[in-house]
Amino acid sequence: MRKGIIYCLLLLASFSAALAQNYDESKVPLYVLPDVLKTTGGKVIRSGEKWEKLRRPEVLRLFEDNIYGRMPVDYDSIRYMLTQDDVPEMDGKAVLKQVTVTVFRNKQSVQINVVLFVPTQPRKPVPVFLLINNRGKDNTDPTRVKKSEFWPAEMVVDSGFAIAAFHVSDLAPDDKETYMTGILEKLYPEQLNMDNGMKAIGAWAWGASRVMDYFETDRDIDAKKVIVVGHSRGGKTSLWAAAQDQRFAACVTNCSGNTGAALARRQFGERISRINTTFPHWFNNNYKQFNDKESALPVDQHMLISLIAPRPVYATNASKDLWADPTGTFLAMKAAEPVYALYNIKPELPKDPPGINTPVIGSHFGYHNREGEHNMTAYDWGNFIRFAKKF
Ligand code: GTR
Repeated sequence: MRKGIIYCLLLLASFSAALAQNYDESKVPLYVLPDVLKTTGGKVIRSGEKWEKLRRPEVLRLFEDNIYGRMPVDYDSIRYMLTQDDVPEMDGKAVLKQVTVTVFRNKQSVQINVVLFVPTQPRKPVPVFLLINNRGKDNTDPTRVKKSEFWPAEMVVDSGFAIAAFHVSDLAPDDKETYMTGILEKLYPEQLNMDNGMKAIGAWAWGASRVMDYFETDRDIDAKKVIVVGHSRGGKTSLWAAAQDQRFAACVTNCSGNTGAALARRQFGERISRINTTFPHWFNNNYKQFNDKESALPVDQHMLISLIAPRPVYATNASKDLWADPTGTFLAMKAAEPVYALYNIKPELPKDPPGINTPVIGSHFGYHNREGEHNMTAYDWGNFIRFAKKF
């Protein structure tokens, strides 16, 4: 009986230790980041050319195999249907387009619904912000009855940019029981049997690339200036989308935290074990091997940002969102600077994280830590626009 109680207490103690998250900077363990510039064969990379030829493909594969899953590139055909075209909106300042992107493979298909506002003012084609929407669909209301800071279409249009969005549920439901019912079962069932097969976040990123396919056909849009944007789980996705699809001109990752822009090895706030337990349907099976073993990962998140080089990246955090580790995000960007340096891009970020509400906006890196909660607000968007105008 006593033995039983002791056993239960021990079990409880180890369970709560696993759940306990560290928010104390002094308790961040000493860690060594994998060298982004050294190939697995030990070769040191010294030029952008060698990075792209030797190391970049290797790092991309490491992320596919250990975290986000393989990104399928083949499909049989793709069709774009404009269900609404050139509908004047916003007192004539913009036109609304709604597009259904249908992708076919092995006689099956999926549909991605895109909402797009194009400003009427600047000469076309215009650059566009594409939001990977992981929140309610009403945040991107095409009728503009509901206006949301999460996707402030009027503000973006007034600044001369187009704004677009699609919803993640068109690709994979954000649910551990049903995530496979979208593109995974329909188009890529083989991925479900692979330990390095993609799951929901891979599927959402795949969707962003299919919307990119559409932009390449739309004469209103400058497809060389597509900025992919995501918040939180959507921000993990925008990074992954930009990392593997080099057609995206820039990436905005808002409060993306663990397995987004924050360094895993700091073990600050959310950890890999926690994210894999709560959201087993986001990352591939192999990633589960790194629960409580951050230092065994062959990558860390600075290498994900490096995959986007030399393209611009803006990462944000919120002061009360310690769960997403604002400092870890800043440090990941700093640790990606050596890859940008291969393209002669000088460090634009200060040595230490800037204060709250003090955006640092360079031509390649943008970072801020907004006062407040985990969210994406007009403040954040205002800075994304400033950043986009800069580059
Ligand atoms: C949290 C999760 C975070 C983040 C967030 C969100 O519960 O732990 O990694 O993705 O959800 O997407 O809002």
